[in-house]
Amino acid sequence: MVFMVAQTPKKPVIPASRPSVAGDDAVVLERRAQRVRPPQMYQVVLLNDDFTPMEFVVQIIQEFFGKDRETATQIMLKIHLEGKGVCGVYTRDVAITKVDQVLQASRHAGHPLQCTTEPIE
Ligand code: TYC
Repeated sequence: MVFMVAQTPKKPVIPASRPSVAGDDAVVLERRAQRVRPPQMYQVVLLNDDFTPMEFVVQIIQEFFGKDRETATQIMLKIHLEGKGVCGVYTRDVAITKVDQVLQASRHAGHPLQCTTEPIE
């Protein structure tokens, strides 16, 4: 039979650093990782061409990007003069849908208007 030998109770050791509930060999994360980030945003860009009528582009910008006629005309002229222009900024799925809608409406009307989307920042 084994008998326990009574020991003199030791004074508790107060750690120099802050106490930890984990053991000495545990890995303790200093800070919680950030769990949410704002979504990546995508700009939808119209490209210039020599054939699509200006009026059609203005209507496309109004209909699919919710711009008033004056703003849509300014965007169309910027595209006409500079080669391309941003019509709106959206989350990925919405941006892809806008591109699809523009391309479908353009092909349906027989115009070669091109539309793309690209991530920003
Ligand atoms: N360049 C075209 C024209 O002169 C007009 C145009 C503007 C076409 C914008 C496409 O994304 C575009 N008729």
